[in-house]
Amino acid sequence: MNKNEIADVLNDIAVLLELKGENPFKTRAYQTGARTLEALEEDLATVIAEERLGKIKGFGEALVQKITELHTTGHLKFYEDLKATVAPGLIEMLEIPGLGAKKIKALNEQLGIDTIEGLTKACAEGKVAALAGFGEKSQEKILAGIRNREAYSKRHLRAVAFDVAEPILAGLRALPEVQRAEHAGSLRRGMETVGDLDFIVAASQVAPVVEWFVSRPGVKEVTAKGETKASVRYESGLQADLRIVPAEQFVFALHHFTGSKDHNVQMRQRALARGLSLSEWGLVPAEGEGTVKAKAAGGPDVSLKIIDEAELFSHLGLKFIPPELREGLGEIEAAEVGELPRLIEDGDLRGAFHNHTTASDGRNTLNEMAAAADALGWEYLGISDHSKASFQANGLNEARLMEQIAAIEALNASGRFRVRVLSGSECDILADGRMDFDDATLAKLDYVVASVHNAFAQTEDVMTARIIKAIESPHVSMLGHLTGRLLLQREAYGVNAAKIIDAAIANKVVIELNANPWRLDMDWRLWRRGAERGLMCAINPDAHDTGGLTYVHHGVVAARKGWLTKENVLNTRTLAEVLTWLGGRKR
Ligand code: DGT
Ligand code: CA
Ligand code: CA
Ligand code: ZN
Repeated sequence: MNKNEIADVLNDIAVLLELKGENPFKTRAYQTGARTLEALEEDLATVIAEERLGKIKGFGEALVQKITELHTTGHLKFYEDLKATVAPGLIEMLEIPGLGAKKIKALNEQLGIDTIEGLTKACAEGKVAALAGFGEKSQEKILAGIRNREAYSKRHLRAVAFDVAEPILAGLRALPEVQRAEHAGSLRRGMETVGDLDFIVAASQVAPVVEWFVSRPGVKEVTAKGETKASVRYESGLQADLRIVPAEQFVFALHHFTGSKDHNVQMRQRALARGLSLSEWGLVPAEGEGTVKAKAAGGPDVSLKIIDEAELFSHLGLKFIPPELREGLGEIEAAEVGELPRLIEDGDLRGAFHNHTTASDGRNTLNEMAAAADALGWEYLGISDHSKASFQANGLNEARLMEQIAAIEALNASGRFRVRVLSGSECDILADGRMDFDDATLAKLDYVVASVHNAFAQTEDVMTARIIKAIESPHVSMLGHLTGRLLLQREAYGVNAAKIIDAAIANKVVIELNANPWRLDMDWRLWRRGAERGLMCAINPDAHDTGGLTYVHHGVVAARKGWLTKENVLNTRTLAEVLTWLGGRKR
């Protein structure tokens, strides 16, 4: 296990100990241990080999043993045993927003609750409100949290679904019977969450492909198994549909099952207007209801021979429409007149802003982040750790910020990396709209990301005015995660996006497309109109470790759904252009 994985286990142990009501000092020792490990500059393997772990402040004897065991074996008996002593229902309850280990323990001790069902019942009976430290409001919030959790569990984060889908697609393509295979549906369209996976396969034989698909490791249940299709449910709850078609139908099936439904309806209408009938089986002269199906079921093959989607679109007088744009939101009209945008691609990015280090709540040091950006071939890496009001994230005060600026200057001067590190801050927008640092402090930075991290319950009007005040602040260069949403976990706070976009354009402030797959905030649905009116985007990974830098890919997918070109995105520009843009904005 690497140091970040070990730190995760230590944090888990702390939560489990808290659920069990163990001594708070013990809990804190594990949390401190996790933080110390994350901040460790040296190579962990070396430190362990040289038996120097115990010399580091924050690691007692017990921690040294556990870290060593995790590092060398990838397992820890103490952790496994501890997990076995805590009811799984209690751990599940941690997924309910607003419920921490302390409250769960109180519910368990005082009301004997150890499942989510039990908790729902106790809330309905008003027993939770009656507990000290809870009250009516908190009972309502718990109930709402449970309902959200159920609704959310029906969909899955795109990044998670993609990781499941990729090896299946590769496996399908490697089967000898398979001629072509693609994923379709919302995953192919780049939606931020997906309901289920859809695979389309052209194969010479059906049965062996179906057998392979239903017997993958991780398949918990086979929900359908037929002549041309199969459906399964994986252990995570994610489901997948497989459809197998003859090679000549592949393109039509792929287009149909990529969707969206709205796009399909408009495409079918367009075909009909040209005397053609478009379906998942083919494109044929429209002769009335049922024709295509009858032909597909054994009649002569009269469908036009079409080998790829570009040809399908061109038969209907359209330029190729990238899957991300197929939402029935005007893409067909644009494709007709040749006005589809040239969408941004991964390779267009030259760097990113909004990244964290161990100075605040990141898990890798400045040097490690710079090395990782270098390895990605980036020209620049913006470091924007939290500011002091975000004390829960170990935000920097003025003195620590000045130290960081000096460290970044020294690193750049050292020539150790090719990447140029930029000094920024993710500066809190305080509840009244003032910035957490004064102007003189902010003026020392290359750029400033302004973000809301507290007082989420403000009314929409108050929140909107608060953010606009920050946008008008002279040193703010970009707005971080506009709505604070966490997909499938936490609703957005109320904010008037149209007004914020107007203010950002007027003040030449960038709005970020936070590329963390749980955020993807600002939402793709708002970018097209914004960019048309002159809004500038930055695709920001909000990386909290070196691996997080590659989140930019998810941001690019969302940007493509938002019709953005590389001209709309600041971090496609060269370092010199970026510095000019950031420096010249408000003067
Ligand atoms: P999801 O799975 O909820 O994230 O969304 P999709 O878009 O993947 O939907 P899914 O899996 O139900 O179906 C895949 C595609 O198949 C969908 O995008 C369009 C097409 N499709 C499914 N049902 C219908 C339908 O009733 N009418 C039309 N025109 N197309 C459909
Ligand atoms: Ca789907
Ligand atoms: Ca489906
Ligand atoms: Zn933030």
